[in-house]
Amino acid sequence: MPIARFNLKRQAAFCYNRRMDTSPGVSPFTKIVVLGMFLSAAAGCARFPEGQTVKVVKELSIEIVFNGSINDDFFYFMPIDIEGGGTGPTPLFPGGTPGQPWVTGSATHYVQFHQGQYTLHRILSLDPFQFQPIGAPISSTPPQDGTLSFTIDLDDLGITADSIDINFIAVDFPFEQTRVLDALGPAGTQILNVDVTIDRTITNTDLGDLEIPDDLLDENGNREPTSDRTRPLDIVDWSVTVDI
Ligand SMILES: [Ca+2]
Ligand SMILES: [Ca+2]
Repeated sequence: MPIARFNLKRQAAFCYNRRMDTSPGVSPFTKIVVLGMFLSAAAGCARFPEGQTVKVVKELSIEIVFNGSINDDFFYFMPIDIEGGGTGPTPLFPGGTPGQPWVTGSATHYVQFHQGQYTLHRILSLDPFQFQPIGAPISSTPPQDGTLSFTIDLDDLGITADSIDINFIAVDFPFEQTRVLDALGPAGTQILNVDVTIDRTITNTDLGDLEIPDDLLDENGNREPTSDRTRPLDIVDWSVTVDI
């Protein structure tokens, strides 16, 4: 049977709040919570008119704008935790320790853009860092004017929870002792908690310009002045759209 897509549109409500994590040794941590009023009812396959079998696609579309043209040699990660509401993905600051990966906290999957390709990965272990390629976004756009844009099917991640946690981490050398990176918020530790049971678009502006220009960080989490080389790592705008 041919595969087609359809979307179930719902009305949605939206709010967010923030909480501070005061754990010792952890940078101030803010979580953005996106809440909805209506639960999803559809998943898997359903019967379409004339008995046609159709695949229900739960789309998560992300657009990220950087402060310079994308550098194919850098690494652009969009880590996701499919069990939203936990620690969420945050950048790892190796502090001079060699061989450390680029993400810590909690993360189960990530989309990567590198050398002109978007790929989708499952994280098998954060420590030691082990991952497995599982495919690619269902659609994507080549970088244009410093913008990355792609759509994934949430069902490809095996999502069962009502929300997911997301961060964006752009880093020049993700496994080197020294590195320059940017992630959401001034310390890279602000995480989007996105309700995946409702249709909604969330933008940087909606959240009070959560991400700003010229807030690059080094391997110790200290502010790194923006240069022409590192400008393509500096996140300046983003949007996340859930379409189920
Ligand atoms: Ca930032
Ligand atoms: Ca930035």
